[in-house]
Amino acid sequence: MKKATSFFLFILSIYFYSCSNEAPPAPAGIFPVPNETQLKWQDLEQYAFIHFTTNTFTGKEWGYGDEKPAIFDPTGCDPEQWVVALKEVGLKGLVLTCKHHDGFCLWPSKYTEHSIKNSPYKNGRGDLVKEVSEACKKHNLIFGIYLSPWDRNRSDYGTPEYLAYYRNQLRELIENYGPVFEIWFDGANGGDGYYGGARETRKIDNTVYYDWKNTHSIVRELVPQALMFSDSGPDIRWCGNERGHAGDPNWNTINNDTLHPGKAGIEKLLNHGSEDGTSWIPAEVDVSIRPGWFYHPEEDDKVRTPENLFKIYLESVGRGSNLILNIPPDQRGLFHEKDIESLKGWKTMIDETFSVNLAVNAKAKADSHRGKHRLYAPDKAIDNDPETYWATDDTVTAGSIELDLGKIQKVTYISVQEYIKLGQRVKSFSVDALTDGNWQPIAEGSTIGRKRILALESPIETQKIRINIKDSKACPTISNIGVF
Ligand code: FUL
Repeated sequence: MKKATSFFLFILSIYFYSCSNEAPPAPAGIFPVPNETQLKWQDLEQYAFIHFTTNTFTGKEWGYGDEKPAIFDPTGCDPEQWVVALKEVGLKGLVLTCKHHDGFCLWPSKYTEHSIKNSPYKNGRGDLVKEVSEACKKHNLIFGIYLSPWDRNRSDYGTPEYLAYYRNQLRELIENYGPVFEIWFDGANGGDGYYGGARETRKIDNTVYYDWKNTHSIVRELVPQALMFSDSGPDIRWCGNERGHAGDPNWNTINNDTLHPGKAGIEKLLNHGSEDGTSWIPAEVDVSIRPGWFYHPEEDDKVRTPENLFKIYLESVGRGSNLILNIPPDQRGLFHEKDIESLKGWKTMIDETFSVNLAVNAKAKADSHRGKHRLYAPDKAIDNDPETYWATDDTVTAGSIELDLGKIQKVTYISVQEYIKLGQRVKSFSVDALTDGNWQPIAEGSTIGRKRILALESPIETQKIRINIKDSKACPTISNIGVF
């Protein structure tokens, strides 16, 4: 046999050997894992909250419930202005306060007179839930509803009759204004209120009064693709504060059977979740662009700056949560110019920081990968495909992945994502950079989850970055790494 032929056969045999090197099975899921709807929701990252009711005209944050519908009079109201502004800054949808604690309804509900139909807005023929949901459809934003369980207007609040009223309204909203992607069940109950003229304090037992199980089943039946938010889920949990930050660590898992609004110590628990949680209930970070949830003219000079919103982004989306950012329409029924200016500045900061990912053209190597097979090779963490990931063998729960950026680059942020379809795994990790021939530690994190962004204390000039998974509940599955 000629030399060339035998060399060719040798290469061919290597090729066939590597083809027959069957890929080991994917790592088993670490339960609980997200369902399909939650996974889709986690990819949204950020959307808006819209607080609008009589409070916008009375200057209150919690309407007492005795406000006359006549005061709800936005003279230049344009939900399309809201939707276009949100879309321009990259928010994917909105959740509208269809009814806040004051009980005033932004749609002409057939179950109450305390609504927009008795207001001057469009001479009582307006329906803001319809207008907003249609503007969303027109501009391809998804639409969600907030329906306050606490109702300070209703005389029957606290009785079983009120529960029937609440559920009728929920059905009315879902059936007439859907599809909805998220339903917000607020846990607040401050006690006192108008209550149809009783003007008294009514505290309900949050553990039993609302009989949430049966309300949830109405939603599941009417709109199975909607996710329900409350302090305790069932699908999305509160992050435990209204200041704009998820916890560090932030586990998507929590034990929700003992959770209820008002439970002692619940804020901390919700903020961090539980490593050994038995349900997948990711946290949502709710925060307002202004000090209040509703528009008050005296807060026009207190609108959050782009820098502040950027910090919130890092501590919500950058800690694996979704951000629901409240922008309240003013008394005209428009987003205020100051709010729009801040939103635009924020969007510019996000784009400028994260549009060029230096990891995309990097070379990746790792100290090990699953079954030594290409399917789980380190470059799967930088191929920009969310369906592929670098993974190790089942027995390996720590490991390092190194990225060679090709030349010295200025690095300020590192982002890491887990393949959460198989559950959340990583408990702690660190990042090193090679400078002057030495590896030096530059950042540290606890959990990763859907996305973890680490901001370096100061930018560093380096060609090589190393991410060390120090501890993980099971073999790590890293689907994406970004270097910015
Ligand atoms: C809280 C409410 O009491 C506030 O008014 C606001 O709606 C916020 C989002 O949730 O529990």
